[in-house]
Amino acid sequence: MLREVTITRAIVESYYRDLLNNLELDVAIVGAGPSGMVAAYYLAKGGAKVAIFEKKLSIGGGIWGGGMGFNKVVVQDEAREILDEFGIRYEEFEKGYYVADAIEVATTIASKVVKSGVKIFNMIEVEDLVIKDNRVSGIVINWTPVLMAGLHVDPLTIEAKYVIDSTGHGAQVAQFLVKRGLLKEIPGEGAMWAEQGEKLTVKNTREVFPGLYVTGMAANAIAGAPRMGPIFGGMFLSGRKAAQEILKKLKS
Ligand code: 48H
Ligand code: FE2
Repeated sequence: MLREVTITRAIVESYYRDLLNNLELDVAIVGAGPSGMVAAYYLAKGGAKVAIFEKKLSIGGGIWGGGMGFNKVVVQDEAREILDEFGIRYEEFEKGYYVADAIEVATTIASKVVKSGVKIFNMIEVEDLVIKDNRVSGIVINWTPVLMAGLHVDPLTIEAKYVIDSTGHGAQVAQFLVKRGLLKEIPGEGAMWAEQGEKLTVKNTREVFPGLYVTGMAANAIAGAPRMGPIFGGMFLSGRKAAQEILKKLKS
């Protein structure tokens, strides 16, 4: 006999165990787009305790739509090894241009991330930061529907040694620092220039404030660097670079 209340208890107990288990993290990643998920994968692989907080119901950020809804993503030579690392299939379109199915990219990365031990909390929005002694030391979270409805419900807090802003074009987490005068105004990304945009995404991946790293489009938005359109190698390489740098710092 199936009991509704047992189904309910299974969900509630299991979810709250996960939540309690992720209150204190090495790294809290905000945004489950390509750069955030790749960062999470390499961090977990390196032994860090990491969780991702995603405001939408679905993970994947901008991966699903490829270019203008043509659900294919292009990756260049420099990032091909990351497709291989995840076991994502691709075809060589022309020398140096690899094309993969966007749905395979999103689902395969997400699956690997979750199986590497990372909990992805979806439908949870990061609405602020914990800042102590001039260092980001956690995130402030709330249910997305609460924020969408404009309900006056106070948030909860997750403690983290490092936070990564992987929120894409809006650089939502860095904006919390701008609001407090702790970071200068964010210009947003520049006009399309794929070659430069891709290079600079990786270059701009860095610790922008003690305890806060930025990846992907957020990194370029902060630097005012060009957008690159539906090529994703820079996003993957950015996530991996942030993970490598943070792992080094966690060990020292
Ligand atoms: C929780 C949040 C919050 C919040 C946002 O946009 P994304 O896919 O981010 P990236 O940087 O990994 O990838 C960018 C890529 O998708 C892209 O847009 C490219 C390559 N554009 C080029 C161009 O020319 O336009 O994912 C960000 C994720 C999303 O899932 C958001 O819902 C989520 O972050 N998010 N989650 N709390 N406050 N804000
Ligand atoms: Fe975009």
